[in-house]
Amino acid sequence: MRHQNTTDHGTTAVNRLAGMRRRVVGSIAGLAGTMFLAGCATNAPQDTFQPKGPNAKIIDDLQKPVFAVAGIIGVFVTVVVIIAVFKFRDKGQPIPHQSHGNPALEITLTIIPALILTVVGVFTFRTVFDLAKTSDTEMIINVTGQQWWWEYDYPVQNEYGITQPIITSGQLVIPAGTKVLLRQTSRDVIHSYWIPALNGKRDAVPGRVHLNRIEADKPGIYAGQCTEFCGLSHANMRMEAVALSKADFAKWVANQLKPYASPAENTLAKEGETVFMNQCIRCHQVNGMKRADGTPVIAAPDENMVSGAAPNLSHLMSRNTFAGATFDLLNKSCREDVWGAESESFGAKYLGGVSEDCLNQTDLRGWLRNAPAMKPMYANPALLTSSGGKYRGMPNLGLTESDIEKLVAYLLTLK
Ligand code: HEC
Ligand SMILES: [Cu+2]
Repeated sequence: MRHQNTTDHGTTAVNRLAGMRRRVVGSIAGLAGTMFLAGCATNAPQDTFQPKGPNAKIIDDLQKPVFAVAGIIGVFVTVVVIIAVFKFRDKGQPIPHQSHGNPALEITLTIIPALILTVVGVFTFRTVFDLAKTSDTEMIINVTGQQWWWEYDYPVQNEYGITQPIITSGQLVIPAGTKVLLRQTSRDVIHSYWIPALNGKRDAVPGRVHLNRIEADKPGIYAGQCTEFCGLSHANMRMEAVALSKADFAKWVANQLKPYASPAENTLAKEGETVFMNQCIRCHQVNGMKRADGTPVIAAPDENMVSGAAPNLSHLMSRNTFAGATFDLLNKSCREDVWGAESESFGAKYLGGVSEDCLNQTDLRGWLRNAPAMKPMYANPALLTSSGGKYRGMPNLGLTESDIEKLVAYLLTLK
């Protein structure tokens, strides 16, 4: 403001400008402070700086030194710029001597970053190759992303007691200390699989299979999130990886292979089974379920869903979450019990499944009452007809409260 105007009008303009500058500086300081403090959270299950498995560790070993070098350079450049801005700002001094070029300085300033980037590049390549290693794989799980949940399908692997394919969703269950290879794909749009404490990100792309190594050092539960924007409920497409000791994993497998047990006659659960057969089996498979005449019940999600699939509910109550790990199947205290368990006792807490006392009734009933109200699925109902009457996500089925009561009793039997 060199041409200061001394009229009243000019002074208010100057004051206003000063006020604006204060507000801008204040906002920047506030934003920086918020970001700084957000970095201090202690309860941050998706913190990439706390690796709990070899692949996450390899990534961490690369990102920490790079972050440090970039941080030092970043702070240095910022400080120099701020000094230049204040020290050399236009105070009416004469224009300094003009010169063109400084070869020595320019060559130095080209060589130093080139060297830094070469060193970072070499280590990055090494890390990429280390992460891509699959020759020592011990176990395979197929992972399929769809709007907005993940399906896990375990091919037959006799050495782990998996004598029949197992299909689950929401929680990836793996044996700890085992090199698991995820074979990822998608049934609709591109998603990305990421459990920050255990592995790096890898996209799940329709029509392709991408490999992603995952391994947990210790039993425990590890949170993750779809990291490729995939539509309206992208933020509600979460996942949890559950690592169990080898002995506990064998118990989990045995439970997944347990045959279907139809509820006893004249119970609420049995009535729920009937409602389920009328309302739910067009999308959801429950392995081993039979009609009264003995014919097997086979779901037809391909006729009803854009992705052609809906979660297999055979052992729903053996997981802790539902709807893309967005909602807890466990109520708060039972959930805290599982998440807070030490790694030695983790399996015992996890393997119990969801009992009636532990069930998060509110969210499960809310889901059955009106799923799209809990997890947005259509920005515009017209989109439903444009996709040929097929759904993305679970529709509102307009169930009565008494049907919901029966269904909850039935779902509780799917251990
Ligand atoms: C038109 C297909 C369709 C019908 C019919 C349907 N669902 Fe769903 N359901 C889905 C889809 C798709 C999901 C996954 C939604 C998500 O996670 O975003 C789902 C998720 C669920 C889940 C959570 C499962 C998990 O592991 O995350 C439960 C429980 C469930 N449905 C119960 C039912 C019941 C009970 C009925 C019958 C009253 C029913 N659904 C009818 C499509 C359907
Ligand atoms: Cu996604």
